[in-house]
Amino acid sequence: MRVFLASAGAVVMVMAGSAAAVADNGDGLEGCNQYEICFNRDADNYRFQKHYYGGDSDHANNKFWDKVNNSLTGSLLEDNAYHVRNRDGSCYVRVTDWNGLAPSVHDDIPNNGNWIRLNDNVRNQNNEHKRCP
Ligand SMILES: [Ca+2]
Ligand SMILES: [Ca+2]
Ligand SMILES: [Ca+2]
Repeated sequence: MRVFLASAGAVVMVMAGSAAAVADNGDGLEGCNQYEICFNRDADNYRFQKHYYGGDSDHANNKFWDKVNNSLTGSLLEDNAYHVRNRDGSCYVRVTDWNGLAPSVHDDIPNNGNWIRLNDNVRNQNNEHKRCP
């Protein structure tokens, strides 16, 4: 019976993993690792981050991970990112602010693996990002 329960638990974990892959959490680890595109929320620390392997056409349904408490926060990525670190390894990443009725504006993050402060016009105004745009 104990074995059966363990198996059932394993099945549930696999399904949760699939859902996470759809949401795109990069490698699922707290480190901003190779091939990931990482967003950081605050100017003065790197506690709250959101990681991807690819682009995301809408940041409104994504929340920051708290690296200190090891938990998902209620803090939305949309309009709320200060730094981006591009470890994609292949190309630059374009972060865009849709900017209401005005034309959208963007900031291109180089493929150098460094934490980059977003430009004034996109900082804390991010709506989406593309890799290799
Ligand atoms: Ca990661
Ligand atoms: Ca999204
Ligand atoms: Ca915006």
